Amino acid sequence: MSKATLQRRPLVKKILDGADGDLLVIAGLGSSNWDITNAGDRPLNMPLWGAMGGTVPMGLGLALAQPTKRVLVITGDADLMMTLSALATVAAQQPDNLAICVLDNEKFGETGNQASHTSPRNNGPINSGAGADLAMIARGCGIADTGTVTEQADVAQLVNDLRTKKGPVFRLVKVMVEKLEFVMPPQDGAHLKDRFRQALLGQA
Ligand SMILES: Cc1ncc(C[n+]2csc(CCOP(=O)(O)OP(=O)(O)O)c2C)c(N)n1
Repeated sequence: MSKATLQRRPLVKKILDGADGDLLVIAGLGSSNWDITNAGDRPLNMPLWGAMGGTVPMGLGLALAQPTKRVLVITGDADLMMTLSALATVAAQQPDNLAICVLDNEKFGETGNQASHTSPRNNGPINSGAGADLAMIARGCGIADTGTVTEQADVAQLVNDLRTKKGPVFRLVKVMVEKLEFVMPPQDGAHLKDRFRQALLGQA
């Protein structure tokens, strides 16, 4: 049984508090999509609606293309698990403006809370995880600044690190499983892309 006690919604609200035109946010499909929208929908939020595994590659590309902006990826453990290799590319590129925050509920939350790979191994054939430690994996890929947050007392430092610390920064945050209301961003991907580009680059 997970010992996670952190609640994702107030946490994400704190992370995004006062977000301005210098903060570009990419969120994974699933719960982190609703979390960033709950904190306040904004054109410089890019919530992915279906591209599972796309957040870190997209955040890396954006960070390299926009070196004067802070890029923050907020996503779930299963989204990251789809493209773990991207962490090694982040380490190879060393973007100093990229922060990655993984909200690890140890579940495929969006599809019904099946145990994900980060769930403890219970040796049963059904609904067993692997006990995968994504912070350790990020470190093993070559990202030096990694950490795991489980306590409320560490949240202020977490927010500071994600918003301002020299990247690449990787933080794994253990969050509890909760039944939360959907707070939906716009659902049209082309619209989301266009408004993001416009807010970032102005009218072409
Ligand atoms: C390629 C692909 N496989 C499976 C899905 C179905 N799917 C949607 S959300 C999700 C789980 C997401 O889990 P996680 O990233 O950990 O986010 P959580 O909602 O648990 O925070 C899955 C399996 C999908 N959208 N795309």
